[in-house]
Amino acid sequence: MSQSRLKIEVARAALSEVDSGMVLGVGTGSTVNAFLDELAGSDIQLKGAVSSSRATTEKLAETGIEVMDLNHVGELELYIDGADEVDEHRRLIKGGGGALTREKIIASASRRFVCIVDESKCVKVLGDFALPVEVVPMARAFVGRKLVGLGGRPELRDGFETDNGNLILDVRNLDLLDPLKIESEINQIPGVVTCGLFARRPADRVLIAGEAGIRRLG
Ligand code: ABF
Repeated sequence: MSQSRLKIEVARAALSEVDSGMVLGVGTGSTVNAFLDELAGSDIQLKGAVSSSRATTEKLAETGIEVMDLNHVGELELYIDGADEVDEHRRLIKGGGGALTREKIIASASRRFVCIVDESKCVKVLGDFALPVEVVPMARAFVGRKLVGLGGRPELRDGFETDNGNLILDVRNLDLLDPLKIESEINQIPGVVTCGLFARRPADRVLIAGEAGIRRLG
């Protein structure tokens, strides 16, 4: 089955997590877009959504779902989002799409975070995918040096600015055997806005679409 077909399968499976009347936290990426398409075709009527990026805001507008301000809705019941990598402990690497800061904010402000992926995202140990780190522009070189000190090989994401006006360093070669420790260490570096490791706040459930159907973690 093609990857795009698997994304539709897992998007469809995620509908069972959603109730009408909810204010839903909505992530970013092609799997989330497939989920929004499936949602539009269902009889689920949301009260509104909190968006993790300009791209998702545009997609929500297309599907006629009211976009709401997180400051006005308080804790969310549910957040649906994709990921770039997921391990068996439901810890994630996110940020390939550059929306990691708002994604992590909304995931942390949600009672439940359900992550939807195709099987190509599943790994034993995180780190094949370069770890995105959002940084304040004036601190790019400083943070880069600190990441080298942690064993990383940071690379500036060329020509990319986040929705928050920041830059992204994609970091290879980090030892992510203990993602909690590395996430905390990177969070401490002055100038870092967000680390793309979701280990301190993992997904509560991961839905994984594969050839054999949908597998559930959590
Ligand atoms: C988003 O999901 C990003 O963090 C991550 O890059 C993306 C994965 O995108 P896709 O669903 O298109 O593979 O949350």
